[in-house]
Parts: sequence; C-alpha cells; structure tokens
Amino acid sequence: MDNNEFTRRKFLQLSGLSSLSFLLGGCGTPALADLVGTLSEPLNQKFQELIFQPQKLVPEFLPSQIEPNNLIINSFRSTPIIDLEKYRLIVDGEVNNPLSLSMADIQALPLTSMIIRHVCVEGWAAIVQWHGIRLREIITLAQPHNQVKYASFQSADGYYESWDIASALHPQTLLAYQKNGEPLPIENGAPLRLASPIKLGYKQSKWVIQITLTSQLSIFKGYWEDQGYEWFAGL
Ligand SMILES: Nc1nc2c(c(=O)[nH]1)N[C@H]1C(S)=C(S)[C@@H](COP(=O)(O)O)O[C@H]1N2
Ligand SMILES: [Mo]
Repeated sequence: MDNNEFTRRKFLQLSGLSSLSFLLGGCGTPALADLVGTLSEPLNQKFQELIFQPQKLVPEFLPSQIEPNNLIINSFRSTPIIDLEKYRLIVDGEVNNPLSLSMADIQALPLTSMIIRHVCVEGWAAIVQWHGIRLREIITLAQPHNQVKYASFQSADGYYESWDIASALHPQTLLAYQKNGEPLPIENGAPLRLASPIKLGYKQSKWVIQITLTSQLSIFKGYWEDQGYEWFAGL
C-alpha cells in the first residue's frame, strides 16, 4: 500500500465514510454511488494535510447542561419556505466533483453530534446539542482544488457568509439537521444549518442551500460583516 492509499484509507476510517460501501449494499441511490466513486480518487495533498493537521478540539458539555430555552431565534428576515422534495444542497466552485445532494443523501452519511455553546454578539448564549454531518466530509466529497482557501455559504433567506477553509474543515464544524435530539425546527434553520463551537453565532448560517469553495474571498463577505462585524469571528 503506498502512502497515498494508506492516508486515504485512514481518512475513510476516521471519518466513518468507509461505512458508505456498506450502506450501498442495500439501498444505494445513484447519487450516493457517484459519491463513493469519487472516494477512489486520492485526496489532493493540501487537503490531506489540512484534515490530518491536529486541530484543537473545543471541550463539549454534558447532556444535563443543555439549555433548551436559551437559544433565541435570531433571523434578519422571516423564515423562508423550503420544499423538502425539491431541496438540494449545491456544492460548487473550484472543485473536481460538484455536488447536488438531497436530504436523503446527506442523512445517509455518518451522523455526528456535539453539545456546544452558541454565542450571539447581541449578548446571549445557549448550550445546545446539534446532530448532523461534519462539513469536512461534504467538502472532501467535492474534491476541492489545492488553492481553495474559503468556503462561502448561501442561505434560502438571502443570508450569506464566508469562512476560512481550516475552520470549515474543523472536526466540530457540522451541517446540522437535528437539535437537542429532535428534527431541526424550521426557525433554527431546517433542513440544514451550520453549527460550530469555534465561531460566533452570525457565522452559523441557517437554511444553507449552496456552498462554494474558492481561492478568493468575494467582496460580499457576510451579511453582518458587510456592515462592519468582524469576519473571522472566532470563539
Ligand atoms: N440564514 C440565516 N442564518 C443565520 C441568521 C440569519 O438571519 N439568517 N442569523 C445568525 C445569527 S446572528 C445567529 S445568533 C444565529 C441564531 O440561530 P438561531 O436562530 O437558531 O438561534 O443564526 C445565524 N444564522
Ligand atoms: Mo447572532
């Protein structure tokens, strides 16, 4: 086994993606079969490095510490109406394998959960349990080019955000579809929202419909950032 092959297997093991071939045994959809096909291509060197680079994990909370009533709905506009049948998460930009994923595709990927503190700059915080897929798995499936440095996110309500790629690949950055053990409420961003303990609340886009991987940051950095808020917004 050469080094690349070894690293790829290790990655598949770590991420739980090796279980995909098992999933395909019974009821694989064509979309998933395509996804698995892309995993036979080695990841490019830069992304292997980024993924294996030891990233500092944020300590998580205990189930008894969850504060279900402290998460305040905070949306700059009204809640968008999304037809789940038609919903697709688009992943595009400087990638070898652009993706268009239904929620069924996403829910077939390994579920991860974490209990973290959500912090809003408007002066409130809440300990929440989020369940979803690691964003790094989606990014890896898209096979980003070497020069990719940013992930930008479009939401169904017109909200937009952009993140540095290292934060997007952090193991605790999730695309969540459940909250505190229940399906994600629509006001909290269903069907899919960002959740991460390493960024402030306004970085955590709700109703994500498109992720674009690029080497250059757009002049539109983020809804709040374009009004003067800090872009990195690390916690
Ligand atoms: N699409 C979208 N995502 C968004 C926002 C928004 O207005 N639209 N508000 C952000 C802000 S400022 C915060 S604090 C969190 C709030 O998440 P919640 O409404 O689930 O508590 O969502 C973030 N994501
Ligand atoms: Mo916020």
